[in-house]
Amino acid sequence: MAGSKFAYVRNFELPDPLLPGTFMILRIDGHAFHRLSEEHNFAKPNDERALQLMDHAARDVMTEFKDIVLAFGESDEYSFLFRKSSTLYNRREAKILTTVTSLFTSSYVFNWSKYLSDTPLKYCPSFDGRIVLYPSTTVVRDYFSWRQADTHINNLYNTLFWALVLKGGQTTTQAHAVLRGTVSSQKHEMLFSRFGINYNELAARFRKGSVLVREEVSTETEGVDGLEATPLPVSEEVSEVVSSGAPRKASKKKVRVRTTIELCHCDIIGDEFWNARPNILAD
Ligand SMILES: Nc1nc2c(ncn2[C@@H]2O[C@H](COP(=O)(O)OP(=O)(O)OP(=O)(O)O)[C@@H](O)[C@H]2O)c(=O)[nH]1
Ligand SMILES: [Mg+2]
Repeated sequence: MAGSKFAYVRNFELPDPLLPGTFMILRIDGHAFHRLSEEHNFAKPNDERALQLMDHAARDVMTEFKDIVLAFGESDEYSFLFRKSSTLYNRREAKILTTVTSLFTSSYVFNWSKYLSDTPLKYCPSFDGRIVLYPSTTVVRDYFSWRQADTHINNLYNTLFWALVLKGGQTTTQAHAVLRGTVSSQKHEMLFSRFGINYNELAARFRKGSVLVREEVSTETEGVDGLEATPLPVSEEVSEVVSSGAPRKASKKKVRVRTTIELCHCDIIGDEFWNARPNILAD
């Protein structure tokens, strides 16, 4: 069917495919969250409620987009890794980027009051987003190591900075001056000797950031012929249900394999995390 005489303008819309067979990492970052955190009195250096809200929004994104195999969050940012062979929206960059970023943003706003119930949202927060393609598993691992190392560096700095200001009575200018040029071991030492804070005992959430990963959980349930096994909680995705065990007449064992999205605050720089989850970097 012929279009109107105006239809030619479509030709200006150019395709924007992302290279196939590469790892996509989409990172969102809060726009001007320095101001947002001040205006809404976020706790310093870390506001656990605000971080939990970020985790909630990231989980909503992962629930919607099954091709995301891993997410890592710290401060006002979250990175999402898509499986290498993803064909989501035919790998159209703008479609993927805008849909994920807007879902994250709307979830952040939608769920704000669940986490910051005594702090009404004063204005509309927004997030920027980018997609970067990585050619190999080595670079993907280095990417996540980079973000987690950044979490540690920032948290150590901010923990000492705010201890100097809030407990040590220094101005922010003085605190920055004290910290200038210090190395990690000196910061640890200052935190302990001046404020009695053992950095390694701070919450893992603050030191390691948030890791969201899909895990498969198998559960065996006894069923009686003719009766269904007890249903699983509806909040979980049920990916597979198989029967197993000896073919007895009265009772049948069913193994249900569910995929859940697990939150942890674990190390993702070493090999252990990745070796235990080879599916993350598989095709
Ligand atoms: N007090 C407090 N501030 C936080 C927390 N998480 C994030 N922030 C603030 O958010 C900022 C995030 O850093 P950036 O993303 O570099 O800064 P930004 O103001 O968002 O700037 P753009 O991303 O460039 O728009 C931090 O510097 C803090 O000011 C928190 O848990 N507590
Ligand atoms: Mg930001």
